[in-house]
Parts: sequence; structure tokens; C-alpha cells
Amino acid sequence: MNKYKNSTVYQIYVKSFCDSNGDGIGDLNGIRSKLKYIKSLGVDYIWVTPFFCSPMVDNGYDVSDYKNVNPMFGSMADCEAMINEAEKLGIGFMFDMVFNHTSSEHEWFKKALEGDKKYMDYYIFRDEVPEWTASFGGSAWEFVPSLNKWYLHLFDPKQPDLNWENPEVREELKNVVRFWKGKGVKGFRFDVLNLISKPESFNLPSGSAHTFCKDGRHVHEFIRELVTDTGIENLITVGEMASTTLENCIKYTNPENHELSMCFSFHHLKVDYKDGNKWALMPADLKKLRNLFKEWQEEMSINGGWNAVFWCNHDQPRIVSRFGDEGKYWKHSAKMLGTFIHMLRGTPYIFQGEEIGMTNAHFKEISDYKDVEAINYFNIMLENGISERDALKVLSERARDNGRTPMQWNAEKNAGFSDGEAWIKIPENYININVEVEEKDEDSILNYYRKLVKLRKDFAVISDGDIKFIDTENEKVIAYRRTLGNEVLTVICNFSSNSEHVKNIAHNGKVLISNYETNHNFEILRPYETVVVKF
Ligand code: TEU
Ligand code: CA
Repeated sequence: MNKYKNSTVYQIYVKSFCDSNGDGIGDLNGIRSKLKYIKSLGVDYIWVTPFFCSPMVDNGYDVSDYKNVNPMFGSMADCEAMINEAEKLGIGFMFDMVFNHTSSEHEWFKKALEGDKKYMDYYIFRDEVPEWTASFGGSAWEFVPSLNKWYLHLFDPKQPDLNWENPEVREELKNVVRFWKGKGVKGFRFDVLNLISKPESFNLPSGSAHTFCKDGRHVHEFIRELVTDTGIENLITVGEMASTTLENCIKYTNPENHELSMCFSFHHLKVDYKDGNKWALMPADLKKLRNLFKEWQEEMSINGGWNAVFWCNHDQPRIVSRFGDEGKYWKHSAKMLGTFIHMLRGTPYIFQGEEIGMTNAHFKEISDYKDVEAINYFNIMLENGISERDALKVLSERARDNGRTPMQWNAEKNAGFSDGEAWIKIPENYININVEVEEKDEDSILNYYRKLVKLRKDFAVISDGDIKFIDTENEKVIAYRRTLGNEVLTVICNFSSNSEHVKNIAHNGKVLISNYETNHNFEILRPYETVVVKF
């Protein structure tokens, strides 16, 4: 039995959440100052993205010291105070462990580059290598002339991959987990955890490095060892699983295997990638979206797996801009999208700003973008003959920076995020889309999210029920049914800006929540309408 069935997690991207000292960069004391707000959402945990020592090539996902706080975010004392103050409010922190790779500035890698054999074996150095591409573009191998060898990096060259086959590496990483657990951290998110076990031989064809490393030969053993040896089996743990399979996610999360409480998968966030290419635009394929959720939700349920369910994180564009509508139906579509996720079987994650309906950034110039991935792919697109205008259009929909603009707290200067100039531009709509405005509006997206979080606590059918998708005979309307004993919950979501006819939806029962106050009709749904009925 998974203990986190009725929990909800709030994700903080520290650099953009709240700046306490006016340097334009969010920090740990900023988080401390907003703990009461987070508590008011009703959530149980906060996943905070990495704030450890880092040269920030990938905004902290390149760690140079796992056991120290990057001074740009605060001190160890601030960190301890943050953990303790949250605990007093009944909120547990989940820290983000980036264990697939380190920064090239990490002591271990520096020693490896000096030719120290012990540390060279912490990484993956080879004399001959296949033609593999890295996630941020370019080759996945970097040549070191002084060693006459290549090293593997699935992401940036400044993020060399660790060699998990080496037991000493595994011990080092366990010590990091033990260290933070000792400070009172209540759970962990593990970055790209299904990429840690690499192939035995690198005599392989060319292609994307991810493809050859995902769900590798020892990944399940390594995870079990990490979790059991550090005594975190009973804490909340979530693995970020890149390009994984359903079968593996069942194994990662079925309690019988003693691996993780839950995992993130991303297939549902690729339904608008043309031919699977993130940098090629296409409207969302709703049929595919529905079928993916149907398959994953139903199979995880039947086989004892557990999902982390989400639309947004710091790597994704904003969901209201993506599968919803920023204009006329901004409020309705944001609420519908929230309902769809929060009524699913799994533990929902809310990414900062999602609860107020924050939108994409609408950056106009390449200099507005800060992410290494966005800048690399802009150049790759230009090299491939795409016009600057078209490349900027792609970035405006796909760049990770869309999810990384500062939290919009109020309509004052810098959206209340900072007294100084923010490290990245703030969307102009902060005047209307912000926490302060929505606190005052009973019908706001913010107050609606609070209700969603509470419903999961109040109704066991939401936290614990089985799930079956309903065939509405209209691909624009996705509906599912949750069942627990003789309690039945029907969730209906119209993903379109038109009225839509649907079939097969039973309509007796009580409306638990909806984004339209009255006149619910179960044959015609209004634009972006959602209704949750219980009987
Ligand atoms: O992301 C891993 C990952 O594979 C993606 O979500 C990735 O950002 C996307 O596919 C690129 O198009 C994790 C972190 O969440 C991300 O911020 C880091 O950049 C990455 O790992 C490397 O640590
Ligand atoms: Ca700061």
C-alpha cells in the first residue's frame, strides 16, 4: 500500500520562486517567507529543485558539491531553518538528487581529468565511442586530449555521467542521501534515474544516447540498493524516468520490489511533438493523449504501480498555454486541466504558478532566453535552415524557460518576486495573473486548486479507487471513472474551446466540483467544461 495516495506535492524552482535579498535570484529565505502560502494550498510535500553548489551551466542540475548550499541561494543555516519551519507546519521537504551525472567542476571529475585512476573510474572514459547525440544537442562524448580518451555526457559536456557500475560511486551517492536525511529531509526526487545503468559494451550503433541508456541492465538493482541501504524506503521517493516503458514503471513502483514510491513519465507531454521531435510544432493529438492516460493509468492500477501525475515542471512549457487557452477561456481551461490531473489515480504535483494559471513567457528575442537547451537548439535550427522568426516561434512554445519565469505574487514591481531586477524577464500579464488578485477572488484558479487538493483528502475514491476510462465517442472529451467499493466518481473534461457532444456518461450523483456553476448537462459539454460527479 502506497502511503502517498492522498498526498499532493508542490514543486519549487528555487531560482524563480521568491528573492529575499534583492539580487534578482530566488533563494532559500524566499522559500521560508512563503511557507504559509504553500501550507494554505493544503499540500503535504515540497519538492525543491537543486540549490547545491554548482557552476549553474544547467541551472543547478550540474552539481559540484552535493552536501553544500550554493551561496547564491543561501547558507546551510538557512537550509536547516527552511526544513524545520516547514516541518512545524506539517510540510516535508523533498530534495532533488542529481545522481546520473555531476558537474565537470566536481572534485571527483577534476581528479579524473588529472589522470587519477580511482576517479577516472567514477566516470565513463573510453578510447573508442559510438556516435551518440546528447540531450541538449551535439555529441554525447567529449574528447580529453591529455588522457586521449572520450567521456560520456548524456546532457551538457559540463555534466559528465557517473559510472554506477563502480560500487564506490554508489557508496558516495548513498552518503549524500544519508546526509540530507540526517538534516530532516522527508523525501527525495531523483533526476533522470532510469539512465544510470549504462550498456556493458559501447560497441553500439549511432543514435540518441538516451535510447541506449534508458532502463538499463542494472537499474532496478541499483535503485533498490540505494533506497534500502539509506533507509529511505518509507520516505516519499520519486524517480524522473526519461523515455521509459510502462513495464519498467510498474517495477520501479510496485512496493514488492522495494524501489520507489512513484515515478514521473513523459509520454503524455510529447503528444504535440511532430514525429516525436520536440522542436517541431503540432497541435496536441488528443486521441493519443487519452489513449496514453488510459493505458498507463489502468495498467499501473491493475499491476500495483503508482504514478506521479502532473502537467507542469521546470522543463515544460505552461499547460494553460499548451493544452488550454490563454485568452477567453483562460480560467475555465486552467481549472479543467487541473481537475483532469488531480482526480487521477496517482500523486499529483503542482508546479509553482500552475495554481494561478501562469502562462508561457512570450519572449520575443533570443537574448531573453537563459536555458542552455534553448540557446543550443536555436542555433541548431538556424544551421538547419529554419528562419530566425520560425525558430523563435518554436522556442516560444517549447523552451523550458517558459516554465521558469518568476512566480507572480502581486501587481507591484517585478511581480513581487524581487526588489531588484529578476534574472529572467517576467511576463507582462503578471498585472492580472498573480497570487494577490486571486486570493481575493473566490472563483479564482488558486481557490479552485485548493479545493482539488482537499477533495483528495476527503474522498477515498479519489486517493484509492480503481480507474477505468470511458469512451465518450468524441476525442475532444476525455472522461474516466474511479471506483472504490460502491462509491463511483465520474470525471469529465472537455479539452476544446467548443461545445462538444458526448455519449456514455451516466449523470446521476452529486457534483463535487466543476468550472461551471450550474446547468450541467451530460450530453453536451460547454467550452473546457469539467464536471466531477459522485454517487
Ligand atoms: O530532465 C531530464 C530530461 O530528460 C528532460 O526533462 C529534459 O530536460 C528534456 O528532455 C529536454 O528536452 C532533468 C531535469 O529535470 C532537467 O532540468 C535537467 O536539465 C536534466 O535532467 C539534466 O540533469
Ligand atoms: Ca536572492
